Amino acid sequence: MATSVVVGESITKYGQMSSSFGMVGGFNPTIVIVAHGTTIQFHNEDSFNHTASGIPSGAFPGGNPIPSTALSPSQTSDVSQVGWSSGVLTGGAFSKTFSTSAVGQYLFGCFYHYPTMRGVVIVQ
Ligand SMILES: [Cu+2]
Repeated sequence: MATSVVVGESITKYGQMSSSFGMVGGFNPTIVIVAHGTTIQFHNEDSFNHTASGIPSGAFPGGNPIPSTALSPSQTSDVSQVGWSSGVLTGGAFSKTFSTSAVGQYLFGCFYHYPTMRGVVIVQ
């Protein structure tokens, strides 16, 4: 049975920290390390709208790379696929569940609050 983890999202609760990927923050944890096959669910823990949206890059771009299409839930539900996104999460809302089928490092962020809210899923 695959395990599941919840990643909290809040711009007020989870501050910035440095990482080997640069500054990350706004998620708990911000560096999400899971075994492949683990499912991930994002949970909005404050009263602002947020998304959790994949960034198809090996490093965080300076400008916001997340397109407005990320405001709708993506067709894909796997973080290894380009364009994965929770869609808009309102306060207290859980996203759909994402799978982690492929080993790798997957950058993600919030459409509204990039670069303040961004992190990395590391699938092992
Ligand atoms: Cu946000």
